[in-house]
Amino acid sequence: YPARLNAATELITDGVARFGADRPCLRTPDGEVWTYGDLLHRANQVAQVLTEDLGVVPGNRVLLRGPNTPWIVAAWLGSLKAGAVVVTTMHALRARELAPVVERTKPTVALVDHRFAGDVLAVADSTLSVVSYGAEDSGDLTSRCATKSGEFTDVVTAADDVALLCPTSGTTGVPKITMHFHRDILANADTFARFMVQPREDDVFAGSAPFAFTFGLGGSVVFPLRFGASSLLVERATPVELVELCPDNGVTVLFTVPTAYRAILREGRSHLLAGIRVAISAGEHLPQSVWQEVYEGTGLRLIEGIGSTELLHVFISAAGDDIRPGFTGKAIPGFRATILDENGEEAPVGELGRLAVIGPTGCRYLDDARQANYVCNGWNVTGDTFRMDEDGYFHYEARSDDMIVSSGYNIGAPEVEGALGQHHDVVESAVIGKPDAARGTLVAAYVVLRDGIVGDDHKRKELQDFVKQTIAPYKYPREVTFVDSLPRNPSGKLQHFRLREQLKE
Ligand code: 3SK
Repeated sequence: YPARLNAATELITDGVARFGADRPCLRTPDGEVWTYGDLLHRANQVAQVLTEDLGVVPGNRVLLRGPNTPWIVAAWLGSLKAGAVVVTTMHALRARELAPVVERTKPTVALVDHRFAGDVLAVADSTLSVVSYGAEDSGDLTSRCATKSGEFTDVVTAADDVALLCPTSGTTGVPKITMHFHRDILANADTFARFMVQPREDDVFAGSAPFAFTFGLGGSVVFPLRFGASSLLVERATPVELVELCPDNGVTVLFTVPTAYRAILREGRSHLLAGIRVAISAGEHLPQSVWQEVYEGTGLRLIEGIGSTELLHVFISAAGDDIRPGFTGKAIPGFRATILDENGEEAPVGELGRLAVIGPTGCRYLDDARQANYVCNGWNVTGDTFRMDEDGYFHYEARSDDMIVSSGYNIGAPEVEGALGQHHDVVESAVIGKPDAARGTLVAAYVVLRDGIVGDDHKRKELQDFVKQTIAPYKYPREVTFVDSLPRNPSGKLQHFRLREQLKE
């Protein structure tokens, strides 16, 4: 990339020049359509409001909060155009979770969907101007924009200027704030999207991930805009609601989590995937059984990917004939990946160890001592245990925290969860290691059953026998607890640590 680069200039100012102002860009399930020209106009107006009315200067931080709507996209692009650094926040967060983010990122302006303004107002002090959008009252961003010309000259930022601050609670609950440059935003589109998704100008993207989870930012905004495609912005939807939107809106690229694909099949809605050209599964490990079920039910070969907020998006994946079911894939063009042993050395082929990655995006935490643990010798060291085969394909074993060593056996919690998930009465499960005098650790499963199925001793024994027949018998869960739901973070990831914490209580 050139040394001076503004991601918003590339995505929308140049996007209009490349693809034309009249091309559809953003759609909503209510039938609202913004063209590339509309989005440029509104993003410019937002940039004018920020700089002319709210005194934003390059480097100031602008916090965004709201579900996936055209206005949040305009607010995001407008902030980048003004040279501001965007702080993305999940709209599901409550005031007490937002407070440390505001405290650490020190935004001067918050642009907030009016339905989610309360929690921001509750934590704002006099240094933070909170401006809502969507309510159409006089101080509202929408009405302020209506007074602006829509002419704006983008700030010419450096490619290495910070553009995004993305908080991540990961699966461990202690938030870290990742920093990303303008060039990073384009790099994921120019690697994962370009080589795996291979977008076409007539594609319509849709997904379930919120904009504040970088999986959603890529799939719903950056990738479609980079390639002249359009995006159906879905505020909130169950997997079945999401897939029901696809045929009428002409969706061709779907990106969501493995459990959503499974739910779509189990609820008998696979026919609604008929128009999908590319289906992406990420955000969580995709069990091989789900890949197979989707393939047999629809003919779609799911593209699995592993990414992280630290690297902004997906860095290991495979598409088309390169897909090997059961493997996540290979390092995508532009990235390198390896397995590190416990001494931080590259492990031999086939050995278990921590997945480590180097690429055009990379982890920089805002003022956080955990940076030293995450980046070692230039490698971004993930929290996942993988093994790599001789062809460079990576096989997921577990989150490093989810590798259970029981009576000397290595047992990956996801493998046991995958086996339980194949039982017709199981909706979902989470497996953890529980301290045990005899075995050191024993395999304990928390299981959500289908409505109407009773979780009693008989069902427990049935599930244990089922796992013994599905995978090596020593991996079966010696303890099975039936629960109504499992703990998840706002991006939908299972929080095994919460179950482990319960054991200590
Ligand atoms: O795999 C993930 O969890 C992820 C995280 C951030 C961005 C994209 C992805 C797929």
